[in-house]
Amino acid sequence: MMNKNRPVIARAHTNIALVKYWGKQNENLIIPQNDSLSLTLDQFYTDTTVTFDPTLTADAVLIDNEVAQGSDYQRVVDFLDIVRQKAQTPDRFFNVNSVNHVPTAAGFASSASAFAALAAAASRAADLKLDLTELSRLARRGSGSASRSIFAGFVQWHTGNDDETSYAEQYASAADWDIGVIALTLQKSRKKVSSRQGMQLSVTTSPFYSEWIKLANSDIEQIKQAIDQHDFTTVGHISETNALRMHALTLSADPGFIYFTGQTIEMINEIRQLRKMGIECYATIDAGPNVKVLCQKENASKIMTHFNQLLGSENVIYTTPGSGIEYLE
Ligand code: 2P0
Repeated sequence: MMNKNRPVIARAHTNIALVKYWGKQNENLIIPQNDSLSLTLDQFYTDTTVTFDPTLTADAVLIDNEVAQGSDYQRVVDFLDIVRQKAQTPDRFFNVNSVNHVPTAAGFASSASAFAALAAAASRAADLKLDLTELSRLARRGSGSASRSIFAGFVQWHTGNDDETSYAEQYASAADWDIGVIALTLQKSRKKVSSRQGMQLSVTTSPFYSEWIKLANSDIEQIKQAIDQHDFTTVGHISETNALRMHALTLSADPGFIYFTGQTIEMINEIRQLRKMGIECYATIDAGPNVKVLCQKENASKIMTHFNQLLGSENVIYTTPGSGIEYLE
């Protein structure tokens, strides 16, 4: 028996892109310019509770136990509008309570896990019965990277060319993979140029943008082969070069902008130094200054010790591959 007022709780984990999404061909529908491929992570996730409340005349949104306001609130309402439209229930409003277990300290964007969890909980609270592909398409409307957080393991987001064809799916399980990600926190504050603005500026002004698309497409093909072969070295190498090429789009935009701090560059050099010493690890960096280190189990503790000494152990967090979307209630 379906009780319409029963809370629905969904959990989604964050993901780290190994081949990055950086640019949209459709801003409204969030259709990307290129395929991306990520690894879903276990330790960082969002739990979101959505309850249909017939007494409400507007959505009520709590994020991390605070009433959401301004653009944060509007972004959730805009997303729920899509859900209402799909469910053909324009007058239904929801109580949303979203709790991020993504330490802001880790410098992971929480929008991927947040919109994946919201998509799952809100669609079920609205009585929509979506399969995982439909759920990925819906999550995409909230935040592009959220389309990937529906799935576990190595996940590919297919560019597509419209709402129907742009969705993510698991490329391969990571259950039999030896891979971990060490998150290095260098800065905790919100970034000055949002991913959304940064992508748009890169697409419209970087003279390297068309080259990026070609490279990203070939990186996708090569990293998939490396995943098939359990070839950590190639996965790491492609991830590091792809991330730096993404950042080259910010440097070459007009006006140019830079997510790195001096410390970001120092950490990239540290990683390269470790590699020279035979400790295999690779850097990847999203739209901010923090660095993530890809490594294997045998080297993880050595690498952690190294960065603990440089940054303090509270700024060094080890993560492993995680699961896809889950309903807790
Ligand atoms: C990624 N990033 O593939 C890339 C790499 C950051 C750097 O997806 O505008 O929050 O909501 O679709 O997904 C972060 O951007 O952007 C992101 P929107 P999103 O993970």
